[in-house]
Amino acid sequence: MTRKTLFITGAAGGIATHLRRELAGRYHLRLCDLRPISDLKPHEEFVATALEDLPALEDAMRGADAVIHLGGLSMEGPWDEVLPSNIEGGYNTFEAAHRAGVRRFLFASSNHAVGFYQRTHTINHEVALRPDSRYGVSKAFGELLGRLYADKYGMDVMCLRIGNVNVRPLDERRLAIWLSPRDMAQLVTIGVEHPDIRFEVVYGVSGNRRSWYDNRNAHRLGYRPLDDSETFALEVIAAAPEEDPRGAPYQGGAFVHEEAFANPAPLPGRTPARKGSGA
Ligand code: 15L
Repeated sequence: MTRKTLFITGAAGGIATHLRRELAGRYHLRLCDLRPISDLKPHEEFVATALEDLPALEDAMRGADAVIHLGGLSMEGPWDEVLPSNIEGGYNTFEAAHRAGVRRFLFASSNHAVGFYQRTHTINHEVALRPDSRYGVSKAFGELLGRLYADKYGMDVMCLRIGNVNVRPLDERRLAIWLSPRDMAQLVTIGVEHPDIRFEVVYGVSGNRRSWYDNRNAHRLGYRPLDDSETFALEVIAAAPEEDPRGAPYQGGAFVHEEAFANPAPLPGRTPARKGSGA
């Protein structure tokens, strides 16, 4: 049996790097990024295509069974970066998939599409979008693109509102939103393989006891997370610096108030560093 081909954008980024390891041997991976990837495996190929280049994206996607869209800016940034990478890039990626005849699309949305909910709130996949940043708005926009391409063209779309993918949770907020690499791979596999997806929103989090999400839609689709951040809770809390009180009540944390951390005021005589792209 021939293996399915997954077209992964932002393939040089952190999440894709975990996914490549977790999915190794199960799929053919067509890895798309502008940053080079040097350690290609036999089941992988690399295409250097910009998300801004719709015709090139369409060409590069031909023959793929599913797109996993992880590309674009992965944190808050100024509008002139969010616009080309996440808004135009998001549109181009959906449109290229449609034109290339790719039937499945997994969109890496983010907890920041709903980051203005308070932590005292348990939210499910049906709550109204409440983005906490320009970045969050771009993720909300991507989910709406997914809705459009599902309804209008019959594309099968799954939006994963990803918390934070890492081998271990980074701080107290991330204890609620942590997603282990193997649980991420399980969600992606469901998105690629489930026979009955038209448009779905799920939370990309592990089975964390401290979660503020009601992730029943993921469970309905068969998700059985293997990890729980509680394993790390004591050490994470002991090591974590105190959180800024402006962000602490909100699920999105610092994203609700922080303008400067992705776009720092330049030091005299210096240009601010550009943030990396890709989730
Ligand atoms: C995200 O959406 C980002 O892509 C990631 O870099 C983290 O900042 C994460 O959210 C988070 O909320 O921790």
